[in-house]
Amino acid sequence: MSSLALINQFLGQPPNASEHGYQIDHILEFSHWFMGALFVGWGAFFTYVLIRFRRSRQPVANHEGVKSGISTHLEFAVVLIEAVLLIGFAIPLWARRVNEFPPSKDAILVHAVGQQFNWNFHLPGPDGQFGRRDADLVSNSNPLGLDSNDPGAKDDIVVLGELHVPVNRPVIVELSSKDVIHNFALPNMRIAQDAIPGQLIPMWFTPIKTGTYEVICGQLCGLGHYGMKGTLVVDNPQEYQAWLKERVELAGSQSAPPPNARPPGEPNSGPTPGTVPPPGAPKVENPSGAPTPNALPPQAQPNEQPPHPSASPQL
Ligand SMILES: [Cu+2]
Repeated sequence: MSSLALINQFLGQPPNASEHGYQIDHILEFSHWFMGALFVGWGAFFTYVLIRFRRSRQPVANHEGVKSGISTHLEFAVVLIEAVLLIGFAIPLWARRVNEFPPSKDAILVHAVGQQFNWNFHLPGPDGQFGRRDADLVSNSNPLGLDSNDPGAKDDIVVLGELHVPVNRPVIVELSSKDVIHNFALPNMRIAQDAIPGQLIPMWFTPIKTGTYEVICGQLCGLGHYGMKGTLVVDNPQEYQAWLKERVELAGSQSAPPPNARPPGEPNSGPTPGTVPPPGAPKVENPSGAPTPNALPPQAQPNEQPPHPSASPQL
């Protein structure tokens, strides 16, 4: 990293971990230095004017004003540089992000669904098919309304808060929301996209560094917005396969209720949705051994009406 790039770090930009991120960083870097130069330039000019035209030296107003054309040239130069930044760099980069999606056969395809105040992830499972989701089927035990009568839904994986992806493979995330507008923001991947109810909006990125990163909500979406965090874990391919296998097995084992199902009316003893610890925080094992909210099978939901015939046992 050149010393010029330290300005991003100084301003709190987390380290980049995506393939295209360096291009964003270059634009940010340049914009920050350019704005810094403008700030110093205009600040110096303002100070000069305050002193040069102070009342004791200039008791009578000069109504002719500035005759030199320097300020016009300076203004023009600033506009030109900003136009080059916008038309030459920012718009083409944005166009590539929205027009040049990787072929879906090479990419990991995931659905992310925002809700107040957490992120649900829906993966297609070994068959590669996303099961049908229906808003009418949404319940505490079936947060995405997965239709268990749909053959495509049998092996689907639904996880709350933590998404795993393999390194060096493009990831396409299709975003939607169950309630209000959220924003799926991955600061380390230099990408963010609004999640809007009733729409399926795709975005993509290619992680190039393994590690644990933050997923945050980038839109003020309600009182609990500050806690709407998730985790993106970039694994090496073996770790990713192991995680997938574990999730598939977990989905299969969920047809039997766990021995410690919560009694009716009891608050959730698992982690509060959306309060995933920040990256690097020490891992706290679930002390009570109670299932996490997403791992709860439908039968374990105490305060529900008789289970919907299609409530998915293989979430
Ligand atoms: Cu939100």
